[in-house]
Amino acid sequence: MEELTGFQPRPATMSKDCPAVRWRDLRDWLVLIENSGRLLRIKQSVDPDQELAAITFMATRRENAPALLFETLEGDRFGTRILANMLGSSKERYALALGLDPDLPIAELITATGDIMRRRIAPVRVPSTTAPVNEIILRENEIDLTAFPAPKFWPGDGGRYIGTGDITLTSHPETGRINVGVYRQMLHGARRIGLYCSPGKHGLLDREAWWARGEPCEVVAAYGVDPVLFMLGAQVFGINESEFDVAGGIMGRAVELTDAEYVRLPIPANAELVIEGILHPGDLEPEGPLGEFTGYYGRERSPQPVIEVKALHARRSPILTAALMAKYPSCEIGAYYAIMRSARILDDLGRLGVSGVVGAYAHPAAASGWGIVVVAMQQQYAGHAAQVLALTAQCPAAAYYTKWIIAVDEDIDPTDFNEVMWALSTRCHPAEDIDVLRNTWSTGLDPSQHIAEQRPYGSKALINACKPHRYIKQFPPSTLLRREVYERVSARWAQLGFTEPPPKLKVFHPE
Ligand SMILES: Cc1cc2nc3c(=O)[nH]c(=O)nc-3n(C[C@H](O)[C@H](O)[C@H](O)COP(=O)(O)O)c2cc1C
Ligand SMILES: [Mn+2]
Repeated sequence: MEELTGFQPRPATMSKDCPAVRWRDLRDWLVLIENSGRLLRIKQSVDPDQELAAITFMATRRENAPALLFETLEGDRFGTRILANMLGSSKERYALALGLDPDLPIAELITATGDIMRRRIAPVRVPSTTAPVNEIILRENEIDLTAFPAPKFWPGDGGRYIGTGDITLTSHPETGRINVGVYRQMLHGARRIGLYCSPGKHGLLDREAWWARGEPCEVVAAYGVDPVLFMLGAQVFGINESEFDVAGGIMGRAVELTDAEYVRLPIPANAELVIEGILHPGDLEPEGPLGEFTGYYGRERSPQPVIEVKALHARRSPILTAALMAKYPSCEIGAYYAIMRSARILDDLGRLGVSGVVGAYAHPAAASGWGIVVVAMQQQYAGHAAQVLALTAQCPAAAYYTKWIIAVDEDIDPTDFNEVMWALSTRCHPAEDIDVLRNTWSTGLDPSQHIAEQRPYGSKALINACKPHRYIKQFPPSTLLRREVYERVSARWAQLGFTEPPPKLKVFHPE
């Protein structure tokens, strides 16, 4: 493991030639977060059946919980370790994964993320003889996946899940594009794994395309991956785009892949545990349910395709990345997702050319950033706020699920919910300022509608929490400090006996 000392964050404002992240794989990144006190090693033996999830859930009831590396797991025969709460609600671990300064405020992390998510760097092939993932290779009958400590998370889960914080590779038979998706994988037996992809997901579309040709669908799944591959696998990109190219762009260096043994797909060279397998048409077994990011069990148990495992590649003492799905702040889809989603919403609005938008935030407490989007704007003309609300509600990055779209003025920081609640409570007149969109794009996982068949048709409230534009000139002035007084007091702050730095204020009384 390389010692990463003297960590130099990348600049907050990215350019095309900004330097690459300093880590090469999950183990390097763990050194980085451990050196900054953001990793807890749990050496005591832990039962992967519900106990691991219980510890993770209890530890993550506070937002600044460390990542948890479970080093001894009952029933394990491979010296396997499990990493939970890899990113969770930590903006600092997110920043360290992207090589950004962990002290940057969330709004600046969103801006920096928007810049680097636009870059693309194609993956490279490295020789299979030197790929770390090939330290151990098992084939066909040598493989027994039940010897790995696949966790069962919640009491009502339908089984043990070897894949939650995983990535799954498929290719499209016509274009050859390699898709990377995070799809859950339940262990059925020594060489059989259930794969659940919901409708519209690229992994499912790839599989259908192979099966429509009467051919089996090849799959590669990695169960211990670095944080960037994990994050990118869970973002939606174009059907013909490979998430590997985006991951390379984000890291500032190409993702390293190597040849597989059995399938034509490549395998991630630095992953911890990888399987190669085949989805045969018609080979289905009951799968699920799994406690979800909503904080509820999701869909019912149902027949889902099964991966027949053909080869296994692993590093010695592999580290599985396990993603607990739970309500905030215990959900693995937490700060990273909120930041990336917000960056992509701003990108969509920017491309539409909407003027005056200065920020956006999809707070992770709102069901992993799905439930609420706050957009901050400078009102420039009559109807501007209504336009921004409607476009935000239906832009590609925000349209799915989001129930509450809230517009605030530019003096409100959308990442600070104390401010957002102040705006809602003082600038919004519910009888005038709330519109509802009906039959919008939602998900079967939203329990707020009783009849499951109706759930995919959602609704959205557009809430204008900006100062009323008609009377904006007469709107009472906010109580703000004079800049000169603020600066004078800040200079005396320590003398006055305060040990923390003074608060950063941005808006002052007009001179
Ligand atoms: C921890 C985690 C678990 C997920 N589980 C599933 C799943 O079981 N099935 C699914 O269809 N999507 C799941 N997702 C969401 C997909 O990863 C996400 O929609 C992604 O965009 C899929 O890739 P695609 O756009 O290439 O289809 C999960 C996401 C995360 C972060
Ligand atoms: Mn995709």
